[in-house]
Amino acid sequence: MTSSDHPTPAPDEAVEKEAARRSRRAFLTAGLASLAALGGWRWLVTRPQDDGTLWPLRRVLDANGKISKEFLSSADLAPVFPKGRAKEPRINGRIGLKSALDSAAWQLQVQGMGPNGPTPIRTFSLADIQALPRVEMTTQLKCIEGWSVVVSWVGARFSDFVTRYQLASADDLTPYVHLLTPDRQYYVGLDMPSALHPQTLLCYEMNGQPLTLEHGAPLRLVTPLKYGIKYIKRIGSIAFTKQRPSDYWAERGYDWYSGH
Ligand SMILES: Nc1nc2c(c(=O)[nH]1)N[C@H]1C(S)=C(S)[C@@H](COP(=O)(O)O)O[C@H]1N2
Ligand SMILES: [Mo]
Repeated sequence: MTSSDHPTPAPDEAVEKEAARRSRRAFLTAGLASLAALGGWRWLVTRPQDDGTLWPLRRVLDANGKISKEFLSSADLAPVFPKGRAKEPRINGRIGLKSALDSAAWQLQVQGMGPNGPTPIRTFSLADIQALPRVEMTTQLKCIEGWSVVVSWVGARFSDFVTRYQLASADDLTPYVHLLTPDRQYYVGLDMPSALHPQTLLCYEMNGQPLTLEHGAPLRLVTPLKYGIKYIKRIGSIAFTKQRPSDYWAERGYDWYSGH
């Protein structure tokens, strides 16, 4: 289209058009995301992987990729930063970290969900997590108290953990995940689409070093579309559930989803 058959809109009109376009795209993006969520979580675990990303998620990402060609900020991915921007976060929140940790004895206990309900508890070592594809990600940690800091993380995608170890049934709908510290004093609930988001990681390194005890060794969650309250440190157990699980800060008045 040339400017001769279509006059250049006045600035206000241009802004409005852009806003309308953005909301259509946001709608499309949200639509794809909820399709992936509703149509399919049971379907995710049965599909082959392509590029290390589950292909139904891949399709959503590809769609977002196309959108991003014209419109850079994708609603579905948290912004990433150069590694050099990473800073040391303060130590914030020690609930569930008060007892001594015997690193050698630590195991992750996982209750999967099968077609006939919860499956027997399985245990995983840190090596089992580290055997999954290693993902590096530099993102902003935002605390609900009003501060934020760019941090560089290394870990495994939660989605790789679920699929590689077949933790939820292909025949059953498993809408939630519950993560708890070994002493069960701190606990976080996640909806499955958030848990399977490609930037939701089970992390074992922070800013180029193994996680320290204060920052959640041996394993913590990082999920940069949500506030820090969801980044549970020192994970002891994980359960896949049909009912919305309890969440420490949601019980104290914060939003259960805590996205930002
Ligand atoms: N086990 C546990 N994990 C936790 C918390 C906590 O009190 N206990 N606090 C959360 C909050 S509110 C934030 S902002 C981040 C801070 O992570 P950091 O201490 O590594 O900076 O950890 C989260 N994970
Ligand atoms: Mo926080």
